[in-house]
This record gives sequence, structure tokens and C-alpha cells, in this order.
Amino acid sequence: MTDLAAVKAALKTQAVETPSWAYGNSGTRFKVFAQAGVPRTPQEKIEDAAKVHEFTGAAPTVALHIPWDRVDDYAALAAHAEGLGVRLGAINSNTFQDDDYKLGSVCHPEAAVRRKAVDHLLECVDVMDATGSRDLKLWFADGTNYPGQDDIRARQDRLAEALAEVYARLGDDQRMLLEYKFFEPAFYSTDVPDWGTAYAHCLKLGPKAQVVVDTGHHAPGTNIEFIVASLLREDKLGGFDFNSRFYADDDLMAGAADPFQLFRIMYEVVRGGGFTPEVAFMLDQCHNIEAKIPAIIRSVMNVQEATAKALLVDRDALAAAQAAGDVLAANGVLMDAYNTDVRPLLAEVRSELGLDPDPMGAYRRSGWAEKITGARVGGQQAGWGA
Ligand code: LRH
Ligand code: MN
Ligand code: MN
Repeated sequence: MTDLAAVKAALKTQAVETPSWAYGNSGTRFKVFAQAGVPRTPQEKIEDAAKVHEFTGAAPTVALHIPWDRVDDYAALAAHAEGLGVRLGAINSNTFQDDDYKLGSVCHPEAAVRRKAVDHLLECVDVMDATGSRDLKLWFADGTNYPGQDDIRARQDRLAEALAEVYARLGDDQRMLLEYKFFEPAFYSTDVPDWGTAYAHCLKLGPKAQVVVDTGHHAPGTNIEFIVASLLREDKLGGFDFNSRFYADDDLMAGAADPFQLFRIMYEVVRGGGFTPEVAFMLDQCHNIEAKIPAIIRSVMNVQEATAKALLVDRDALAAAQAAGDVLAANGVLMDAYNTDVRPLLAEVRSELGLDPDPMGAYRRSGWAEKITGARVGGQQAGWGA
């Protein structure tokens, strides 16, 4: 039997970080679609993120991407966020949008380019000092397109050297989260293609280096929950970039393409003791054709629903069935939880928190969309896709 009161208490603590870039205009490599009312500044992105938190009660932090969110005064930006009831979260580095990075950043064959990239990462730690952020999220677009183009192994050495320098700069309460992605933009070899590579680097660096799992960064058919279970077992899961995919790194709404996979991942999180602030639950998505703020509210709700189902798994019954080798009973226990309609439970949780039980409706009725559509002209483009 699952303890419903405990499930509700756990759900009330859930925090999903939303990405500043998801509030900006985005698109594909073919076209960026401008939407009305889109933020023109980092401050306005945070205003939108605050709305997501206001209606879900579960999105208290916003991740920044530097330089997309570069400002003169980061402490003032943090104060702006706090004034709106949210905080600044992970600082995401960007070493992929500069001509100098054509052949890579921290793995580039030229020392001068590597220096520039590492300096940017160090600048991101300065930003963290000012914002009070705990996590530096690193994703490297580094790789090669053709066999022989560069020395794959030497690139690993350069990567290790860069990471070590940044690691040494971290404060006592700061961490680096290393993100992997199996391909794109490089098509032959990628320097951090998988969790094994990220894990090996993080292990060598030390406890402040952790792996981040972006759910869109795996080959089709990859068992992501196995990766989650393994990283938790090794104390190396730093967080998630949630989004969903049908084909590649689609960055669609979390839980939209495969809610069952999200449930399986959240079950391993719960099972592995990962439902704690030590694991950062972040979204990394873009909303090219749908309204952004409600899409992000929907995504937060999808994560909450998967979590609620994971928490509802009757772990005793599951363990008993597993121990008895009763395949069908064990699978049945898991599916019972997955097939539970948790929406009434989450509505209750929201009411108990003093929130509207229907975040989507509450946002619609709030008039915020109309307000920003009238007030903001010339919204900013999220950093990529031009
Ligand atoms: C790379 C990635 C990474 C970036 C973000 C914009 O595909 O997932 O996390 O910082 O997209
Ligand atoms: Mn990501
Ligand atoms: Mn991605």
C-alpha cells in the first residue's frame, strides 16, 4: 500500500526549473517563428517564468544561458527574480555560437581557442557568484565531421584539462553538470557523446562534477531509465534537462512524446533516492509553434504527473513480485501506478497549497497573455535557430 499523505507531501516539494530560452522566439534551422508578446530582455523572460511558478507552484527557479541572458548587473537580475517570487537557477554556458568554435571549443586543436572557451566558462562561474546559482551546466558542441579530421583521443585530453581548470574555480557550494549528446552539431564524432564519457570525466574531477541527463540526447530506443538508475547508484546524477523527442533533439514539451518513458525515468529517480534537491529537475525545450508560457505550464504539469505516478508505485508489492520471479505481477504493479489518473490528486495538492487546481485555466484567465501581447513589441529570439 502506498501512503497517500506521503505522496502528497512529496509532490508539494517538487521543483522544476524552467529555461529562460524557452520563453524566447525559436524555430528550426529552416525558420524562426516570431510570436506576439515574447520577452525582449532577460528581465522579461524572468517575468514569464514567474507566471509559470505563480500558477503551478512548482517552478521556483529559472535557468539562464550566457550570453543569451547577458546583463551588466547579475545581482540586480537575481533581485529582480526574487521580487517576482522566483530565483535564478543553473547557469548554462555557450561555447557553440562563435566563428572561433567551428572546429570545437575546449577540444579545439588551437590553444588560443581553448583559452577563449575556458575563459567563458570561468566567466559563467563569476555569474554564479553574483546570482547565487549552484550549478554550472556545460554542454559542448565539440566533435568532428570526418574520420581523421582531428585526434579523437587528444581531444579527450584537452577536454579533461579544460574541465579541471573550471572545476578548480568552483566554490564550495557550486557544482558543474556535464551534459552529453550523441550527435549534432558534429556528425562523425562527438567529444561528450554519452553518459559513460561524461561519467568518466566527472569521476576524475571529483564530487562537485555531476552528469546531467538531457532526455532528448540519446539514440532512439536507448533505455534512459537504466542510465538514471546507474548514475544514481554511483552518486553521479546531477540533474535532468527534460524535453521530449520523436526523432532527434526535438526539444518538444516534456512528457508529450512519451509520457510512459517519463514515468519510467521518474520511477528510477524515486527508487534510487534521487527525488531530492541534489538532483536538479530542469526543462530544456523550445516552443516553436505553440504558445510558450502555457506550453511550459503544461510541461511542468507533465513532470508532476509522471512523478505522482512514480510515487504511487506500490514498492512493497513490486519487491514481493520481483522476489517471487512473478514477471506479470511485477509488471502489473508498475502499470497500475502508470495507469492511475493522478490529475485529481494533483488538483488536491494544488488546492492545499492555495493554488488554482487548474494551472492552464488559471493562466488563461489571468489576462497575462493579452497584457504582454499589447506591451511587448519585437520579442527576443532564443539564441539558436536563426
Ligand atoms: C544542447 C542543449 C544544451 C544547450 C541547450 C540550449 O542541445 O540541450 O543543454 O545548453 O540545448
Ligand atoms: Mn540540454
Ligand atoms: Mn539539446
